[in-house]
Amino acid sequence: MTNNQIATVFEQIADLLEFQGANAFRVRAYRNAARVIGDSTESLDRVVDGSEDPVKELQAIEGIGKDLAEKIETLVRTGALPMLVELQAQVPASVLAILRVPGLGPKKAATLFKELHVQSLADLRKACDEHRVRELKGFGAKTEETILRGLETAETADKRLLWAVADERVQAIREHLQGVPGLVRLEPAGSYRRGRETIGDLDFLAVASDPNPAMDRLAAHPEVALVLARGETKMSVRLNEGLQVDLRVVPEDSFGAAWQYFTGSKDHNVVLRGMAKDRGLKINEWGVYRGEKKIAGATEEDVYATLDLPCFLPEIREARQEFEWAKQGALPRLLEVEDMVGDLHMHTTATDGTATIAEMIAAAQARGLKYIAITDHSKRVTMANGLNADRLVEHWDHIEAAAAKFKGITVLKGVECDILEAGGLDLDDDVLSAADWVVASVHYGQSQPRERITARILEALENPHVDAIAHPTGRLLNKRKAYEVDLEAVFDAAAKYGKFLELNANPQRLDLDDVACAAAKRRGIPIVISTDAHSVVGLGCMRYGVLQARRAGLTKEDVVNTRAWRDVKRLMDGS
Ligand code: DGT
Ligand code: CA
Ligand code: CA
Ligand code: ZN
Repeated sequence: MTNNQIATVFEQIADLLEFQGANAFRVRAYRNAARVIGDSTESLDRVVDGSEDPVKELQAIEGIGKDLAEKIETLVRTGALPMLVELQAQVPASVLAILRVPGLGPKKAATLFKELHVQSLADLRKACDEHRVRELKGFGAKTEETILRGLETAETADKRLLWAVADERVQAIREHLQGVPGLVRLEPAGSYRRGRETIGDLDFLAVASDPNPAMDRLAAHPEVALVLARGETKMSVRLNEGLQVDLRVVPEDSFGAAWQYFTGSKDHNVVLRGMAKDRGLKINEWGVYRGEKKIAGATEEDVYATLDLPCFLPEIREARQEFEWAKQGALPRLLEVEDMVGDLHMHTTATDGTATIAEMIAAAQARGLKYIAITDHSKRVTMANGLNADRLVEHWDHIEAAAAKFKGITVLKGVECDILEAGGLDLDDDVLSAADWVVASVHYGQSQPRERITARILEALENPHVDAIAHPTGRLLNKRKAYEVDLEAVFDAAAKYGKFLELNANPQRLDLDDVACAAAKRRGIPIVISTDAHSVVGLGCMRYGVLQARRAGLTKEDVVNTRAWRDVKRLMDGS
């Protein structure tokens, strides 16, 4: 358990006690403890583990009495605290969300609960909208407005941020901190560095001769809404949109160990710690130790080398297959953006895209692509102005005419054919047979039961004119869950009929996800990574798809559109 996690527990206890109207002294004791623990550079986890009498040792920390020391010990040893569990049982869970609304302390939350029966964020919004909040004693119109603004933050704070959005924040923060006096190095860690599809919070590591200028600069970032905590070498801030950013300044000779530790994943680190223990070594964020002697820490390579391990690329540090691969000396050489030479799913103004055929071709060529498929929607997708057979054939003529004006790029006549709710495809076989490339996908009837929706996709895979299934699970991150498709059955059918499955590179889709892509690879099913671009900018999504593919351990060979188009065709023909 990290100090931060322990501090959070005490902070929650303080909030809940205050909400219940407990003695102010008692509340303050927990809040103080939370602050002291959050600021402490000494890992309490280690104090407890390394001491004969942790309760006594913990009491040496300012503000920690016997009672708190015992609670810390319990927390570290069991990962939970009965007192918190009890308090949480007494207060409705929805009320806890209210406590996290910026500008609304536990006291005010208690008043809202008692006077207006506000029990959830939705209740609170309603009460504000109806101006009932400003009527309360001690609130007023100003407070009501503050709460309304805080609500926006709270409503998004529970969501994890898309990697692509986090990436923008990372670049902005890097730029903002550039040239800070004494700052030698600044690197992102955590799930962002591992390329996870969504990010809980951002973790930065720095090396600096003096931590303060970097912290001052971060605090002054225009998007920073709040400094949550600041210690000697560590600070946490919250951005306006709710994202938390942690910055830790570490000594240069520990940088590698810290970067490794804070990159995670936690599960990966647990395996590492076990391996270190087996060799009589100790590994933590400061370095690798044999007894008292530090034997590595400056670089990640050094750290891994003490365990005879390669420096794993961050994307595969998930305790899935990487240790097995390392043991067998069979680490995959992961796919790279530069390997991608084609893009086989995109839209134009003929349906719901914003760019013309010619604009898409020019933009793809500027990106260095050797071939693209224009795959506009079929007629069932009415909200996208989908094409019927006649319009599609006409569209293909336009594609041919536009493509004739370009040299060095092949433009394929494709279609994204809808898989109908009742089964079957939205276009007849004779139309589909004239296409160079057909992706089939589900847009309607996504809430059908497992058998129905799976059967529809299997039927599409069986159709000899279908080349790939687009966004096979239909999920939209933070918005919509995957439909109930039986992926194993889809894999079986794709393998049987020699079809491809798409990894849709749109950062909100990333569908298939990393785990599913890895499973598809084990079944020998080629993955096609497509941007599904609806604009020229959308073609830039390829890198998000590649990142997800890397997390799945995919190599150039596993991905269809790293090949020349004539080789893709050969693969489609099963030769
Ligand atoms: P997130 O922020 O939820 O997207 O995921 P992460 O992986 O960035 O997690 P975070 O921010 O809580 O911590 C960053 C890394 O620090 C994590 O990947 C591994 C390391 N770490 C944090 N807490 C612990 C811990 O209690 N034990 C171990 N072994 N590692 C930890
Ligand atoms: Ca994180
Ligand atoms: Ca963090
Ligand atoms: Zn599409």
